[in-house]
Amino acid sequence: MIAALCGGVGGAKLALGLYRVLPPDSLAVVVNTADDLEFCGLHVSPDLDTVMYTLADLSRPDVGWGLEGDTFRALELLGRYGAPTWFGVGDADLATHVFRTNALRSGQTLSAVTRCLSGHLGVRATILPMTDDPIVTRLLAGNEWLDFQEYFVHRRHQVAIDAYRYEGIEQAVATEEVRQTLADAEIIVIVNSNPVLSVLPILSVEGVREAIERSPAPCVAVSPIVGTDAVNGPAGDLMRLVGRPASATGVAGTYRGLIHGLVIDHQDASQQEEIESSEGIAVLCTDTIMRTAADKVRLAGEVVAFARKPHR
Ligand code: FO1
Repeated sequence: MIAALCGGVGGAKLALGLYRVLPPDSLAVVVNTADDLEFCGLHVSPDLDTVMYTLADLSRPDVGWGLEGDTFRALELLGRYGAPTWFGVGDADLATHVFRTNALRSGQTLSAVTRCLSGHLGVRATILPMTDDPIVTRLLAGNEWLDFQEYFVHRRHQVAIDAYRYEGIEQAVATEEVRQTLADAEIIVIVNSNPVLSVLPILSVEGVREAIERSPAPCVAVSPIVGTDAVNGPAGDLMRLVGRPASATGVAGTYRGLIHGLVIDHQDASQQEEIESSEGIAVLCTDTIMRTAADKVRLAGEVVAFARKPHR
């Protein structure tokens, strides 16, 4: 079993690559849930759904979230009723949120309903929410604390952020499935998701970091930062919140003590020596930008082969 820690759109691309190169039952994806939100009374888990739709081959190819071919008539009507429409939930996508919300209200856990949804969509990888407890990433813009989706979607991550917190993190614990998966994994991959918004929330849940540290498995990360910025989204800018430069070297420092190897882009080859010597980890330098399906499969194959090399 290979375990991957993953956020939304960017990370789901590599998760799909891993799903394609591995036997289908041997991938478990531990997914960030700190960007979950309530939309018109419904529980939406954007990263879980993005990973699930991507692995089920159902996701919108243009943006990477939502369902291909979905329409937005319900959202239009909600707008006529005066409801906010900035979060673009599609008509078919609504079914997932209705089903999930009902199941949660009837007492099921998020893990159980995720297993049910992904099973019905034919996904053979195991998709695991990082916790069944509620956590919300909040970001400080000026003197206002914004919920994650307010910052990311409504404000299009265009406002300056001075601080962040994962609300609920003190009470949250990793599920038994997450702990067991990390303990049993042959390889642990931290995919190229945003370190501050997607990966650190997972690592901050009680039980996750400890399980990785205790695991005898090699742990490798893929840098989402190429040059001085993220391939997509605000990851580069947010690195200053954890006191790290927006660079592959900054990513290596962020995951210090956890990873044995880091995959960086060719464009950052000049940082390889510094990362290897100062962080004491192995570096694989390759093309990390995934534009096509073939790119995802190639990178995933390289990541797995790199992780299997002895690093300690
Ligand atoms: N991202 C957007 O940029 N705009 C949207 O309107 C939007 C709607 C949406 C609906 C359902 C869903 O599962 C995801 C959605 N996303 C949207 C993506 C998403 O919120 C972010 O990409 C992630 O939360 C960041 O990981």
